[in-house]
Amino acid sequence: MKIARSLIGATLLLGAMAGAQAATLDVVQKRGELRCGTTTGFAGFSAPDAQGVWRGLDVDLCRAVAAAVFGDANKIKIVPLNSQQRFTALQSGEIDVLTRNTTVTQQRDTALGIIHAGINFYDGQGFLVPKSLGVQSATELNGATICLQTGTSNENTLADWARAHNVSYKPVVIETFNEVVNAFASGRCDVFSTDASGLASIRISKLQNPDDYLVLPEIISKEPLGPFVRQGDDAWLNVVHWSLSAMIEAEEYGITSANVDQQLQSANPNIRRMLGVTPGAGANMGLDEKWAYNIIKQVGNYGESFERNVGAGSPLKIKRGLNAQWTQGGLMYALPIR
Ligand SMILES: N[C@@H](CCC(=O)N[C@@H](CS)C(=O)NCC(=O)O)C(=O)O
Repeated sequence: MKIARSLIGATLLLGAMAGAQAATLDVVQKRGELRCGTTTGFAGFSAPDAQGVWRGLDVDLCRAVAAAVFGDANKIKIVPLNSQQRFTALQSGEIDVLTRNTTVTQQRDTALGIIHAGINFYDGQGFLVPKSLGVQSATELNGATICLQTGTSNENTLADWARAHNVSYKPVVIETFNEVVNAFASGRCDVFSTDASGLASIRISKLQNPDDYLVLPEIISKEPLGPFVRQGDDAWLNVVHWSLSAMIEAEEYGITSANVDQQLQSANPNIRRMLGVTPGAGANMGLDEKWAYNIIKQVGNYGESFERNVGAGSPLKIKRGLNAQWTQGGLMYALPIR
């Protein structure tokens, strides 16, 4: 009886703790600042610029959530995390949201107490090699030394692919990003394997002569990258998910940071709902009705963010590809705000 009672007590306590940790929106609003976990510095996605201001596609998502919650995209604190540290930082409450090139997998969504809140970049794992290696295809990598970062999905994906293709290789697995990049640049390994976006970023921003390197044509996996929040906090999951959705849907409707004020006059009911002219969507999430207007005005739509950070307007020059709108043959399909 005693045991049963203490078990019930423990369950209630756990429940109360979960409840206490659950209201991230309240915590963030009271604190007056949103804490986002990013990389330690990975150009195009999350890295400080020459002035020390964090920029990138993932930083824009963090800014978008702050714009939705506070009406001010600058009320953020960036918490740089390496691949290994990221999930613990989210689980422990050190960050409110993980906005960091993180692949959504079944294991991560179910076994770590966290859950994804959308996809902001469809990617796949690839290989970067120095041209001097004389290799044109990943199938020629037999016997190669391959650099990888600890705590990434890239380790297992590569092992599975190599087994299936009878390629034997020597993994060199290193914990921090700069060290793994340096190991590759100094020739300690023949190949760098990670998400293709990461390879494009490393080639342009970390290697002295980008033209001496080549990304091989094989993409060996699906790496859908997206933000994560803690499980059990559906209201917060909604805020993050719909902030990203608003950026994507704004692009679909042609609403940009430059024209959002004119769009307030639009007769399109979808646009009127999104921008809060017709109220409801904001109140449903405990946010101001201008939540999406503030995102678009201060951060821009998904296409604007893509182009300036990783696309044509950036050194990375990544093509929209899978990240184009569904209306343009891509996979970006925002769920409707209505
Ligand atoms: N998408 C993969 C890989 C993501 C990842 O962590 N990639 C490394 C190599 S590009 C990275 O971003 N490192 C930056 C850092 O640790 O600061 C995953 O979720 O495991």
